Amino acid sequence: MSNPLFDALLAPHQGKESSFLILPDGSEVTHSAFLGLANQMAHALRAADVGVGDRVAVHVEKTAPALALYAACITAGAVFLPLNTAYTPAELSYFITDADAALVVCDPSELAALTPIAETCKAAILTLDASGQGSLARAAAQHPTEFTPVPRGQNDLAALLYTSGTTGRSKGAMLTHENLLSNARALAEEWRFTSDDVLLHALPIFHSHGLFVACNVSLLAGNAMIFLPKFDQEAILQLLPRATTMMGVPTFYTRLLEDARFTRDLVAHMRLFVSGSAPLLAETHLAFEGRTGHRILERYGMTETNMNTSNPYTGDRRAGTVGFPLKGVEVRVCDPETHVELPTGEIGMLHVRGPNVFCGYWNMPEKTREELLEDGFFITGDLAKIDADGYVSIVGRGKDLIISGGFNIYPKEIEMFLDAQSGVKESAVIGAPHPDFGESVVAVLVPEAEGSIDLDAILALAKAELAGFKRPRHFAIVDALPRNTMGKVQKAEMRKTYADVFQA
Ligand code: MLC
Ligand code: AMP
Repeated sequence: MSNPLFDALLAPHQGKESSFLILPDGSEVTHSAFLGLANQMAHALRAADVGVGDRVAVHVEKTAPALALYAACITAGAVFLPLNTAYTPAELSYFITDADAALVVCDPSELAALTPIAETCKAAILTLDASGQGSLARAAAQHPTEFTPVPRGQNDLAALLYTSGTTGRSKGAMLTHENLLSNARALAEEWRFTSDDVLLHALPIFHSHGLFVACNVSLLAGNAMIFLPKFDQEAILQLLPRATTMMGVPTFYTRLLEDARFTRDLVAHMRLFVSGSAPLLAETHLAFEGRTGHRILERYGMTETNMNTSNPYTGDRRAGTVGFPLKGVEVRVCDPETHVELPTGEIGMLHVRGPNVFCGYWNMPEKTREELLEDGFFITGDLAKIDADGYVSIVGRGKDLIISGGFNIYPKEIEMFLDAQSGVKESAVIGAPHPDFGESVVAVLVPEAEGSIDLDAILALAKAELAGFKRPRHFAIVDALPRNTMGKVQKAEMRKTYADVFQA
């Protein structure tokens, strides 16, 4: 038996001495050295009693060893569970215990806070810091650079990625070898990745965009990546001349456009710019083309499905659309209530089916049944239309979700936090247009009849408990929330009321 992801993404790097990771300090990691490091880490996982199918929860900065840890999980047959570096211990506690992790890998500075959480599920705990050092790195260094990959099947789990739930509880999307590999193949082919490419990688590697879209495609194609720890405008402007391709969320492109040094000459040699994770405004697409002569290629995906659609590599990349279904992927637009397919051009709920679609939510069979239909189609929660030429456009969301700089924020989670604060009778959280993040969080609070609201105290507690990107950036205190006759909060109306709060 083989190990599909190892065979396609990792085995080909054996003995390849060209650069795989180009790091900001000027150092480079070859393909073969990366594979050797991943193999050493696979031994370290085994030594830490991580068995086949066990979850490895990873809360570390983006480094070459952090990516090697992902590769090690594939090789050792473990399930990689990456966690947003912005999460607080209070947030991490849920993911680690819900996934019943066998190993937690964290920054040394978090060891004290996370050890008791790891103990609740009898997980081992190892460290990896922002320079790639720590107890995991030390343990790995003791082991040989060869490891016999653990056999795995197409339907075996490779990763567990949590996506927040509209009801507040995060859901772990179970992704198989086939889900990840089929998508990497479809994307590498559609976007013409070859070993000659150099991808400028400034995305985080704890979400599907930076990890699966960017890294899996690169591992499959065998190209190099300029591997930046995070989005850094100066470094990007300096390193673009060495790259052939770049992937980003829309904020990357709006920030670059604001910089006069981002010129047509600087990127004349580039082959491809890809955008996704949030809507790219048509005006950004057009401004980018006006400045650089490049048409950004916009694609659409989500954690549960990997990538679903892409504008064409050759052919018309249409602003405001997310292009066509990828090879092997089917999409349909349906009535949100009856699931009956709607005629071409009508707006409805987008459903997706294909080898890219996850196999269910971890320990949540009912949620899985609600969203993954018997005929194999997954209900994305996105409202879309498909035009007569087959281009898909995402026109809105059926789910109550804010996307800020490419990070998802579920209002329900913030509302639950706010409702629990003293002096707050109730709250409603919405997204409002934001010039940098696309959308940002507005919290509308109703005080208790007798009480008063201490915003400073709420913000201080939010800082301790909620990841920074989730924190409201605008607060309003009102006597009552707008409701319809059924008593439902009118969020559409609120979005109009607060539409301008972040506009300069
Ligand atoms: C950081 N901050 C944010 C934020 N990112 N606030 C709102 N929205 C965001 N996205 C806040 C921090 O909490 C901090 O606040 C302050 O900004 C500075 O932090 P920073 O880390 O220096 O921020 P910055 O470098 O400016 O980060 C912005 C960003 C980053 C856009 C570069 O958020 C980013 O890399 N986003 C990419 C997200 C992504 O990869 N999404 C893919 C999901 S997968 P304070 O108050 O502490 O100062 C998916 C599927 C698909 O959706 O289709 O791809
Ligand atoms: P996540 O749950 O983090 O995987 O986020 C997935 C969501 O991001 C999708 O359901 C969409 O709402 C949104 N999304 C991703 N790509 C695009 C895009 N190109 N245009 C509009 N929305 C997008």
